[in-house]
Amino acid sequence: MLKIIGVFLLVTISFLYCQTKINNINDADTFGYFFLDSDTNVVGAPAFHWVSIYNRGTRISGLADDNVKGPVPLGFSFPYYWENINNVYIGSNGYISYGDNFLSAFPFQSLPSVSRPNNIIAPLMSDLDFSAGTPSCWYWTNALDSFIVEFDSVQFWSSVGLNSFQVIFSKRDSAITFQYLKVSGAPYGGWNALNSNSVGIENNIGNIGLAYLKDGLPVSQTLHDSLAIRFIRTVSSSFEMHDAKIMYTLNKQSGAVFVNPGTTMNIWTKVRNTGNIYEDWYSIIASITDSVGNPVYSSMEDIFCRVPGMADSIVFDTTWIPSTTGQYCLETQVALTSDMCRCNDTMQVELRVVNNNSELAYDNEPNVFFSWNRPAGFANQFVPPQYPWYVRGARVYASAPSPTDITIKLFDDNGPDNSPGDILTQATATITNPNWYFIQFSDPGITISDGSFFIGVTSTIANQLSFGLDTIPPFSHRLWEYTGTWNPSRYSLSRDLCLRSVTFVGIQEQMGMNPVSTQPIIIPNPFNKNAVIHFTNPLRQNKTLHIYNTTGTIVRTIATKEEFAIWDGRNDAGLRLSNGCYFVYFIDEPTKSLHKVIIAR
Ligand SMILES: [Ca+2]
Ligand SMILES: [Ca+2]
Ligand SMILES: [Ca+2]
Ligand SMILES: [Ca+2]
Repeated sequence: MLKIIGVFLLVTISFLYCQTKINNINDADTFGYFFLDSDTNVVGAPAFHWVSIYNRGTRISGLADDNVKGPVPLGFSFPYYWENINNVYIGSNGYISYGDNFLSAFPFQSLPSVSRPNNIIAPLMSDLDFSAGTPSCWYWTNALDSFIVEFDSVQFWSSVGLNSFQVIFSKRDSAITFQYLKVSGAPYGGWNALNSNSVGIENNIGNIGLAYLKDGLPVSQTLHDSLAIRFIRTVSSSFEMHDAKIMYTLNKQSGAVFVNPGTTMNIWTKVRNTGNIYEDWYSIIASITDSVGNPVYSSMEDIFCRVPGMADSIVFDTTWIPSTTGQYCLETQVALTSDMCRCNDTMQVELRVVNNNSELAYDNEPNVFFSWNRPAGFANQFVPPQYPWYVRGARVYASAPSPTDITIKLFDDNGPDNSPGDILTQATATITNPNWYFIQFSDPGITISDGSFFIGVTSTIANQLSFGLDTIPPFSHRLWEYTGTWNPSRYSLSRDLCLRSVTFVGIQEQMGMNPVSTQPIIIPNPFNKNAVIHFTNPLRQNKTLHIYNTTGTIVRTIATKEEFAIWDGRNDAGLRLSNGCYFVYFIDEPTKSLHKVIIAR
């Protein structure tokens, strides 16, 4: 839960919506889905018939107030709109989704909505709370044609009452059925509170779907005990959807990247044909602008991502070598002429060109203040431009109505799903008037040698601490929130937190962060099958490379006497490693530098 307090100094949030047809309830959507419920006598209407999988299915662990777990396997492929799905994520707020684990939390979107997440199937998408009472969530499959997810005895946040409901996938008729064994209590603020609940389905783009209930309306469709709702799939042979989208750019989060001046950056993006039409080739455009919008880079490639459902990575031929520190924005764009949903055509990535002794920041001063109406907090994730990286303190923009002590924590990224894990160090500060507060960590020796780190602040008193946020793009997509567990924030697509990592000026020499003498060139990067790692070795000496994963484990060792090494993306046991970021490390290199390499198949 949340609410915003404080003064909006400047709000420039804008939303782009696709051309969306929202159907009247009970009408079929433009694809051909319609619903019937057990309160009607229409032929084909479902009868309530609870299929308990409590203690029979597999329990989903780790669900909390506002988070997402999974994906869990269906055990078969199931037709949903024009795609086949074979796994789903489980949102603790009463929904499941396919292919998109972005958190859905208050305020809850309408169905359909192009807002992420997409592909939502929502029996009761509302502020439910798995941290209260003794709720559980289960899934079960016969590995043939039936799959069930059951939410059992879940409370609404800050409310009494227990809710037990389930989603049933039946491949025999491609129908999805919601069933409600028990509905009690109410969303925070009541069933009619704005954006407090959504029941329905939407497709992979979020531009087609059906709402059964939104904010408790219509009253005639109020959820009640022993209700069943069936979403029935009809297929029209004339239905056409042309859509290409940018899935992500530079990394899976399209997260902000810090880079040193003079570094060669490979620009890449992943594209998917999300429509149902075999397309002709189309172009992908990449452009980088500086902080005042002047273009500093542009490149274009043709792509052959033509088959519906196909995804492809594109590395642009032209690299970018930034020369001047500052904020930049990389935008990648698909240019499919027939595209029917422009909202997913572009992706922006925040680039920050910094020297090695600089602050790491995603904001340009706050223009909005935000506080949680429960003990909760925020963190920023940082991937430094070089290793080792020294963290000496943090700066945070905050305020409090009366002097309030806060604890700022520096976390390793070794928690579940690479969330904030071990606390590396922490320090306290007293917050009063709206201002920047500098907090120096008492342990001066914190060194980040690989991967990422988090700096987080949580408030133990509801409504007490106000955080400064920046709502002017580009956004880092590196914002996390704490609501009992750490999760990528619901706001990460539209806000940046005014919380910066500080490395003191003047200790550059002792850090040994001079550029390496044998800066390798890795081509292609990201790579699919083989990466060729070029480096200088004129005397043909024995060189040993270690490949690390992001948790700091050596996954591959390569020895060579040449000026190159070839890595096939496999570990020392010959097994293919998963997609993601790895680091090349030359053990014979006196400056001991790590170099990023990405597997993107
Ligand atoms: Ca959506
Ligand atoms: Ca919740
Ligand atoms: Ca599109
Ligand atoms: Ca930003």
